Amino acid sequence: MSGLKGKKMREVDITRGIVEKHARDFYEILESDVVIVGAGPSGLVAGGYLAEAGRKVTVLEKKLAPGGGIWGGGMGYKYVITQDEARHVLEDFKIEFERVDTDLLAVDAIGLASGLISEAVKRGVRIFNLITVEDLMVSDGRVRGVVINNTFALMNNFPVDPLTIEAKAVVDATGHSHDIVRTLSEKNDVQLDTLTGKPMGERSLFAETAEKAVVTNTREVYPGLWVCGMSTAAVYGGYRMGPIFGGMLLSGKKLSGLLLDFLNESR
Ligand code: 48F
Repeated sequence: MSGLKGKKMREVDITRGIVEKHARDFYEILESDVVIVGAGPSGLVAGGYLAEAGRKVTVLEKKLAPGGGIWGGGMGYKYVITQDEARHVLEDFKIEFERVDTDLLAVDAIGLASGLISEAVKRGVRIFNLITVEDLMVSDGRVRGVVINNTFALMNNFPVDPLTIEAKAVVDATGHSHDIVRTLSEKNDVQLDTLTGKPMGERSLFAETAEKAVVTNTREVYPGLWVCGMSTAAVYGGYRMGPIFGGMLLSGKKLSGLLLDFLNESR
């Protein structure tokens, strides 16, 4: 590095390296093909496939660690389960698993979270943590991008104005909270593509039905805004499923296909 004058490590060069790299990355994603809100399993899988297909994908995560609800396994026991049907996604993301029943695979929760994050990044997904999506840009009946803020500023209720990222497609992958669809519905007089025109609310636990519905309900809920993963349950009135993750992986994969079709058509 040119900054290491006389072999002395200068702290300011470390800072310069970080600021320059961060600013360049951030500048490049200001106009993204797809912005995925939430770095849980469904968002990471969708992002990984989209980036592999050459799309400019940005994942925004409000917390410090991406990975969403994977890390804690089931009640802190360190495994999650997936159905055999989702095995090909595990294999695509180079995640190890062990068969525990005819149709069920056990996956180390930490291996799954770290593996999805690592593979998504290797494929070119830009993940930014500590950024909360607090609102959307909406005009002419369409979502045009996201309104973002520093998570710490929001946690402290500091009156800090936000910034914006434009995207051809925005994805609510925020899990149970369905933050993005909820915000769109609460702040605007809009009809969502649901039976009631509003988010319908998540139901209690019924794993098999829930897992199928997560994939079925992965779709565009309002022009420019798609839902995947657990937020589909809150938006379309689906059941929860507990620590089985095949539906999340398959939902992310389905979404990537829908978005690739959409992006190819809009070009
Ligand atoms: O909840 P989460 O893991 O989403 P998912 O992909 O997977 C659900 C499963 O983990 C689990 C389950 C399976 O049985 O039921 O719950 O649907 O990850 C959602 C991520 O979104 C982030 C949040 O911190 C989490 O990491 N998030 C939520 N709201 C925002 C956000 C927001 N407004 N801005 C940025 N990130």
